[in-house]
Amino acid sequence: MVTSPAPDTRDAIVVGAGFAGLYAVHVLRDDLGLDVLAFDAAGDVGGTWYWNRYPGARVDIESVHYSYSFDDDLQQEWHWSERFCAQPEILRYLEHVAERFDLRRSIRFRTRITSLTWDDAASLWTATTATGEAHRARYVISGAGTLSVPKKPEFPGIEDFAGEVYSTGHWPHEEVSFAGKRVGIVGVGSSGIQAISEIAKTAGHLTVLQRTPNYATPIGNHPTDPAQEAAEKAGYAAIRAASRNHFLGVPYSDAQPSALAVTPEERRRVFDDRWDRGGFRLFIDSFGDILFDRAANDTVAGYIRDRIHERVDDPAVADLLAPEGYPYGTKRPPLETDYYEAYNRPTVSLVDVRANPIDAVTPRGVRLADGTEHEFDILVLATGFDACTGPLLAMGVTGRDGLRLADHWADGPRTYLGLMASGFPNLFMITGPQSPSVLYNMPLAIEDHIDFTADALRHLRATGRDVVEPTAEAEDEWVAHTEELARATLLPDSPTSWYMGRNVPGKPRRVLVYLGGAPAYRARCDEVVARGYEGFRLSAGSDHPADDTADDTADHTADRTADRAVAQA
Ligand code: N01
Repeated sequence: MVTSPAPDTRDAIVVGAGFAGLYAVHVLRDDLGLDVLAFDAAGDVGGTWYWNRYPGARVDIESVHYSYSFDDDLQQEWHWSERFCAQPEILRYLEHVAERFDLRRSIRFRTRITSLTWDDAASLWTATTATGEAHRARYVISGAGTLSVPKKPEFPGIEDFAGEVYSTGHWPHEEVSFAGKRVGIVGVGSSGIQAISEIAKTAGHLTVLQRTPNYATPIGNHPTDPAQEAAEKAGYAAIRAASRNHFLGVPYSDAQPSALAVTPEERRRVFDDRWDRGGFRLFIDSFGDILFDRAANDTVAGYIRDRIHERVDDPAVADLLAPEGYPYGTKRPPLETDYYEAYNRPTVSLVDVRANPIDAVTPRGVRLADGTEHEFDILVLATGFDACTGPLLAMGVTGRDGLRLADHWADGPRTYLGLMASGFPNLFMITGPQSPSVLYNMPLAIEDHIDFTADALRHLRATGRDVVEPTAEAEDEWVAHTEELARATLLPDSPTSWYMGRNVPGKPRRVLVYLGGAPAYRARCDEVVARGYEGFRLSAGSDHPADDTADDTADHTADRTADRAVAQA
């Protein structure tokens, strides 16, 4: 590693103290021995799980899988109380990880990075905080997240609302009481659906303002079964390996090839079985062509509509709740507990704001286009996020030769491997746009990206270099590849999906995720490394890019594999 040229200059800055930031600090500081400082705008660790403390917030990949795999003692000792744990328990887990690995001493909380600027002459990044402090570092590892910048409210007049306004993505620490209150909620994505199921239990009256109905299916949560937990812990290494070899990063293995290749009776049997088993089994573990073939998708979409009608007493309400006109899975499928039953309560009503859109927020409530006004004491916004690109763009990144990330991405994200962008040396975007990220089990996706980053830094050090950047050609090819993969799926058929950037007005309509699945992605990353960081330019300081030699590449890959084997043994 090149010696730091100034006292305030560190080897690495980490942005964020969620799953990604915590693991990045641990690996860079404790494994690589780097001088690392992390920043987070929050008051403590947790990232997503710090901010999204709305009622009902819960993970929807089984906790035993949605957790770090890098330390076997940790995964053996930690006990999850439920199959799918709620936000407070996941936050406690991350607090425990911070404590266990002594991570907080390397993190500055309540500190937001507002600009990141590359100095080409010094080959350093300068990070400026909201309070004007500057910090310099050779490397920046962004763990800023994918769903961490809430979408701006689109409703004129919201600042004049006389009641309380809450956003699910930025929920207060104090308890919010809904008892006896008239509550309005906008949005029926994963956040809205979880919040509605919970708020409906206590609100005086809850009005759901729904634009696009969603295909929500049962999560199937239950307290942890001790025998199952013991079996999982005994087999954790195999479970993690199977997870890493699955599209979604979970050890499911029951998918049949095609919903169209079986009889209607067999199809129904499979759908019933996956529905009852919960989690993402219906989506990802029933038939392999659901996300690719419209006719196959129609079979499961029709099945879900039927199940919604079975659960909702009023057929007119069920009609409004049952999605039509776009394929299942092209908007991120929410998982629920008693969501549809909430509409059977006399204290819950559903308003269609697609036919009659929200016109404005008034001091008393929400006015619709036809002039109807709904009065509320509390308004909850579950309106989603500026996904994947938003958190990176919010940091005001300027790369080589004054190139702004906002300009580089004016027509949509441009990355290589969803991890780095050409013109932005030494900036690693953990679970960045055009990587599997949100389509993969996040903690594993994060570990894979940070391990790749750490290996790249080891390789730089071993070869006397300190700057890495993708070539423009490699980036072009990756962008074309991710778009080609998306075209082979039904995702472009969804009119409002955030996967395609369609939820934010004015955002480029481009696929934000890599749709080849986590195993294909990891194989490509391994190939890139084995070929001497193919597609990357590696250089020393501001020297001209040097050709890479793959001399020690294989050793580092072997080291990482050995490390993981030890952790999982
Ligand atoms: O956001 P969303 P989210 N007028 O974008 C509506 C993860 N997550 O926060 O579809 C009226 O999905 C919008 O309507 P429409 C997960 O990856 C995970 O719920 O645009 N309505 C939609 O109904 C998830 O996918 C968990 O027509 C407006 C809703 O707001 C991601 O976070 C839990 C509107 C937004 O839904 C985002 O989920 C929670 C307007 N102007 C979240 N603007 C887990 O379980 C927006 N809407 C782990």
